[in-house]
Amino acid sequence: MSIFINTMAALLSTFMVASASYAQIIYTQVKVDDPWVRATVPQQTTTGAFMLLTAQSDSKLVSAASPVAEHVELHTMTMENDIMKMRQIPELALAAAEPVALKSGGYHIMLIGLKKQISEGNMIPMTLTFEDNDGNRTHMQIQATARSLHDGASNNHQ
Ligand SMILES: [Cu+2]
Repeated sequence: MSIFINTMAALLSTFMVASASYAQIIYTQVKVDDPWVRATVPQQTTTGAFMLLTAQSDSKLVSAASPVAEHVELHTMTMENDIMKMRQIPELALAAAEPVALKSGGYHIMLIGLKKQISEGNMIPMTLTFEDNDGNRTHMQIQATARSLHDGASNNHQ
């Protein structure tokens, strides 16, 4: 009986260690909903990627990358004198449990120097890098679906 109890205690402590490290992984996790990329016409060299990000704890999106683009930037769009202008931002803050929408006319991920045309239905691999308040970085692989040029409001980056 005591051997059984010891085994149970050992199993239990193993389980607790395991769940503690699992909790740490969860701690830095960000939920990514509905990632998509706007399809392009031939010769188009840039496009936007959009999604809904919900962080488990206060963190930020610090960078993104994709094999389909030479480089990738985080952008925001603002209205200046009735003209939508976009500019690069160094990072995008994600408050715990508050969904942040990357969407047409707002925050977005900009794919620059496209290596080929992106057609509707293509799956575009992307890596998102998040950083939590302690400076821990997490890389997340996602697949964004390419949707029609006409999905949502116009978002011209030329
Ligand atoms: Cu942009």
